[in-house]
Amino acid sequence: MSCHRGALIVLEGVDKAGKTTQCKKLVAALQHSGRPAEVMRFPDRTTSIGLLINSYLQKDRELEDHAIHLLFSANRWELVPSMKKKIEQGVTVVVDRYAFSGAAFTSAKQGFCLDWCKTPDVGLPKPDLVMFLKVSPAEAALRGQFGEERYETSVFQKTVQQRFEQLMKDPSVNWKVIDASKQIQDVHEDIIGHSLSAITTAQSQPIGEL
Ligand code: DGP
Repeated sequence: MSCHRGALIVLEGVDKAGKTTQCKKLVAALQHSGRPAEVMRFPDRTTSIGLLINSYLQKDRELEDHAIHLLFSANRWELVPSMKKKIEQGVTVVVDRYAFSGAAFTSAKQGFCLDWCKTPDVGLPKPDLVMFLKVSPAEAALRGQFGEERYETSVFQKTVQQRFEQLMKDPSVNWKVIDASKQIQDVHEDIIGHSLSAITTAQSQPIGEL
């Protein structure tokens, strides 16, 4: 077992930015270079809270906006023990969406302020690095139609993007903006570069809190 902790690395972005592809490629590259790494994703639809979230996203169930916000956060909290355990064992955890999606998506709804939206996630393990995969709305449109799930409209996604821009002004979070309109392999190389330096820095620092 490694004597250093792993890093917590998050990929964020609007839908169609390529987060899932890039998370998988990052984990594979880290493992290939002998660095233990695992992927996690939020929402994790496999838990009982996750099943509720899934039925909400698929529009099989209606839930009050504050209530679903708290459920998304609870879904992150319920996985904190396993996430921390992995990191302490030296595994770098690469996360497909995290608390920033939570704040960006709910605050894009009418009547929600960003500060209220951030509150339930205060105290979650703080990522050592958050990469925002940035694509223009035009580029996202070229990547195909949105699906049928809730939130998958270009008007809503545009507001989400603006909320992310506000969140990225927080200097207490190590944000890096990645130009995700490039070729998959070029985006991957940018991501690997940032990740390797975050892994090195994390080794000498305790896990922080949001
Ligand atoms: P994905 O499985 O990555 O496609 O994400 C599912 C959808 O849920 C996506 O449109 C983003 C949204 N989402 C992710 N996390 C949260 C959250 O914490 N709160 C809200 N309101 N939406 C979220």
